[in-house]
Amino acid sequence: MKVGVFDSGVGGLTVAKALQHSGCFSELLYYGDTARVPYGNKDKNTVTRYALEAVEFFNGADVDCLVVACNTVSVTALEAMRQFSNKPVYGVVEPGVLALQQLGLEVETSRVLIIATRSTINSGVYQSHIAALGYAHIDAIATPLFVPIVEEALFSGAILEETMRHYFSELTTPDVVLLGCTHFPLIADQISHFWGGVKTIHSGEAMVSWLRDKLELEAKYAQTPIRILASENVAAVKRTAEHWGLGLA
Ligand code: DGN
Repeated sequence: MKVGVFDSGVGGLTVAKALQHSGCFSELLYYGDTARVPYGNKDKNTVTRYALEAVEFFNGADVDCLVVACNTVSVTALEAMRQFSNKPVYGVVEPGVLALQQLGLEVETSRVLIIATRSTINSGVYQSHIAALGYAHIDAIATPLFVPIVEEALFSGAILEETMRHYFSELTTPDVVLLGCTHFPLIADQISHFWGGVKTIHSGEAMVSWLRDKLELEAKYAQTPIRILASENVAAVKRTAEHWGLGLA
């Protein structure tokens, strides 16, 4: 199975890495819309227009399915993408919510914290899916500063610590943190540590286990070659991919 992966920029590389490491895919084609990133503060019409342009690109590409490795696009444009795509399109919300459900936490007493871009939080999509599971305690906060922090590779240290304090100090300790932005797995350990070792849910890992079940995939590829394309500065995306541990050979 050849998989296409779309993101507004580099964040989706965390999902690509999980897909690559799963061994379930023969090839991976990544496209990041780096010329127009970030999508996280753009309106629905704009994000949908950009997402449909990506669909047009993937419609002509030799892949069997398309993974939307961006929460912002998944909550905004998934249905429109499905309408125009000539292959199945999978967003990260459903897998993330299922991963939460599979933790089997007591929904009446457990507290879920959702962190994401402003548009993902404002869409209310995660909140409504999680409330539908019966969770009574849901906090949802936009944490957009984590995006440039990750892009600057500040995966630990004073700036990240101060930003976590800025966002989290007033909150009650959660039982699980849903990382509703594909940049955030790179700082998952620090976020978990901030809350004394709390569980985190990662869009990429959630997507792998969801696709494995849904498509009955087996881990049979020792290597998944990755081709990276971008609307601007593909060399920089490739450098980030290498820095984040994807095998590009
Ligand atoms: N990584 C994207 C997401 O999962 O929502 C957000 C990046 C952005 O466009 N700001």
